[in-house]
Amino acid sequence: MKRYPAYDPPEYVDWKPEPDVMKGFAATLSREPRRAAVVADLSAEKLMGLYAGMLRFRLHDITLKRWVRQGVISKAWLGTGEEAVTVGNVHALRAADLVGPMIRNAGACHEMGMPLADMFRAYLGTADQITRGRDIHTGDPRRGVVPPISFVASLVPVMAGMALATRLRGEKRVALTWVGDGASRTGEFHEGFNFAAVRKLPLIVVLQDNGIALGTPSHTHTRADFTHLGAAYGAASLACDGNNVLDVLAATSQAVALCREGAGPVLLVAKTFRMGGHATHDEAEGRAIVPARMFRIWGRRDPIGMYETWLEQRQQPLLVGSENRQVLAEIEERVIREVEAGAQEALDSRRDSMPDGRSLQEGVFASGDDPTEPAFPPCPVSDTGAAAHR
Ligand SMILES: Cc1ncc(C[n+]2csc(CCOP(=O)(O)OP(=O)(O)O)c2C)c(N)n1
Ligand SMILES: [Mg+2]
Repeated sequence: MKRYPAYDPPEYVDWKPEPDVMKGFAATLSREPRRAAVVADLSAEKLMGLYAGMLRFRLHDITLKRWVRQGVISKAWLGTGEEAVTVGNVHALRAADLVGPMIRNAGACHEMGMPLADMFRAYLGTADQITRGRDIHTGDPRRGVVPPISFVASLVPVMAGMALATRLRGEKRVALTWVGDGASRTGEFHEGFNFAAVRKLPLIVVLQDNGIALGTPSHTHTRADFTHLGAAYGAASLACDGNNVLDVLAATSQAVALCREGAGPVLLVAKTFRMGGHATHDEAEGRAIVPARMFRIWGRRDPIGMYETWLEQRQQPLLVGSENRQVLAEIEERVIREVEAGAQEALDSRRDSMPDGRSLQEGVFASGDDPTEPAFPPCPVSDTGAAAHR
């Protein structure tokens, strides 16, 4: 794949597959017979879809990073280096299943079928997308994507509720959401996951352990071994290599099977690494907090580079009569064009469809009928005086 020196983490700029890294990648895939069988059964189409999905996610992030540099937006939250988690999870689901991504799982939106243009529009705050310019946290319930809730882990009880609702309707759908290592230390995670466990709901919570929560390294916020955390709730626990998209997909397929047969919920731990800052504004701090050695180690394990190499080295052709390398290059060209077109569409909306300020009070609970009226009465006393009841 092409690399982008101005935007890629430095470890990725001259990325080359290293034999020991690729040996580890292959060893993971043969470790568990059931997962190996899932991987062996994947069609060429599915394998190519995973590659396109991870590229789409990386290029979505690179576009946002470029916009930050150009002053189009002020900051962006990226999933760089963590693409395999989200993409491997979503590709194990059926179209009718439900996801609740956090902002680091933006790739879940496009892999569930949301147009990239709408994802970019949310960042630009345009009126012609689902949040109508009010929030960068975007989704599309018609496509099974519940938009992120900014408060980390709040989606766990929400998605447990969605899983319960689908069961009450007699549907066989699975709900999947993500928590970071930090988010897994909150009350909402505990309450939501415990509820799901007690009700045996078809819910998968992916614990995306990238070793850090904002500027707090995980060893300073937990002593738990996440791998067995599900057992504390009487639920199934699975773990996978979060930088190996095939292992993530195979483990998620196992989790989905458990949920569909009524043995949910499942806590799926995916170990990965944040290849930058919490967002674009604190990359330097992100690198100052985490030892440089960790960036070197994880930098060798670029999830897209490793998967691309695995596909190139694979004996079976992806398309009869073509070299795998050539097929992948064509997929990349197609995804580049797709992302560029989506970004341009969103910029056109920014020119033509910014929200009218008066729309702020439409469609919210606390507004009056007249959008020019304030949503709540003005302050009855001078704003420097004491409140009326004191
Ligand atoms: C309940 C709550 N507390 C604090 C924050 C501020 N905040 C946003 S992201 C974040 C760190 C999350 O870390 P983690 O869950 O590990 O996810 P990661 O960012 O590493 O993907 C914090 C503390 C928040 N959004 N919600
Ligand atoms: Mg984290």
